[in-house]
Amino acid sequence: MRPSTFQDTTTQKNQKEEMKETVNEEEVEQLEQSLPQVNWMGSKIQLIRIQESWYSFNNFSNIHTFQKHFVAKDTDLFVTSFPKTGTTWLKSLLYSVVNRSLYPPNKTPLLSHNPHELVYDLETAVYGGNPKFPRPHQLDDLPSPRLLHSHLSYASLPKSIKTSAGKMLYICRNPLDTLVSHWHFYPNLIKRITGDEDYQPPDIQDFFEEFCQGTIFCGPFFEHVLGYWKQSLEEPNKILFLKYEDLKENPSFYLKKIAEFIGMPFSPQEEEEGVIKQIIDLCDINNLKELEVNKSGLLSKMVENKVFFRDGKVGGWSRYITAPMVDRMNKIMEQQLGGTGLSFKLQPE
Ligand code: PAP
Repeated sequence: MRPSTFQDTTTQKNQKEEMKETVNEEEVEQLEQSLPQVNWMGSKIQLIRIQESWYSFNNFSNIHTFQKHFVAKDTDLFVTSFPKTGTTWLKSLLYSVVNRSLYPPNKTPLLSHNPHELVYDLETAVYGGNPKFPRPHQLDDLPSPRLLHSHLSYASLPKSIKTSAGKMLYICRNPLDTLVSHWHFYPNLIKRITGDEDYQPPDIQDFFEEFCQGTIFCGPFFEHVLGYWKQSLEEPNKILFLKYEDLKENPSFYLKKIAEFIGMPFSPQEEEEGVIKQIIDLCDINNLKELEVNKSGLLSKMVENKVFFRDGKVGGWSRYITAPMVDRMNKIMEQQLGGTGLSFKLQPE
């Protein structure tokens, strides 16, 4: 039976020793020095450019190890996403679909665990050595299907994920809601990582510029989205490309699509019994954010569970973004997405 969450028994000291075995520190240091870097949201932390995307310097060695050593299984299910586009939501939906026969809605581990504790982030949590998560060598022992996540761009993913038969679900969101969500989330994290109480995050106008330049965590946004979009067109059975806005508009249609895509379609009996609605209601932001675990728990020393559930609206950007910024974003979208078949509507709330 799938365990409700990962139970760790090793000490932190042992964990560090285990990580050292897989990381060639000299190689990592040399690479670090050779790659371009920029300041992350005006902080002391650097973003480092790997395969055309900007990642946090603090994660560099984890990403490198993940890319080099991760071995995918054909039964794996991966949630992939640009940060702040609906990852937490998709994790909770996928977890519920996969485990629906194990747990009735009033017994699901989602009631006592943040979704990020149930679908493991690979480059930060697993390869970052967070003690709440399995370490790399323990991934092999997880029950099948393993539910895993990455924020890396398609180009940065380990080859093994691309060549295995493991399926990927990618979620994206319109750029303005994504950028506003980033702007709210990352300054707190940066403050906690650096301990710099005097840190002044950029205002929304300056952050908008950084977003457009692409020099943000996991940026550039459009490259990330297009990487998965193009691949999903080539391999529609391997990558299911989802939009946050579509899920909001028609959650039951997309939940059924997810279940079919991963080979676990809802039976007519389940549909009749209202299983789809139960999952949608369980994973509704207003339900998840009121659970004790998400009101008070910590995902790591750096992140509180509650910060993953802020507003959860489509078009909430209209409270922060000015008309000239909208015009500029529309022009950028024309340039970046024209002819690709992908588009985002920028409709105010
Ligand atoms: P992550 O990349 O750090 O994991 P992610 O979950 O992708 O974050 O994005 C967080 C956004 O999803 C937040 O959006 P907001 O800042 O515009 O409010 C968050 O509120 C929203 N979100 C979280 N859970 C849900 C949910 N169950 N349904 C809809 N939106 C959600």
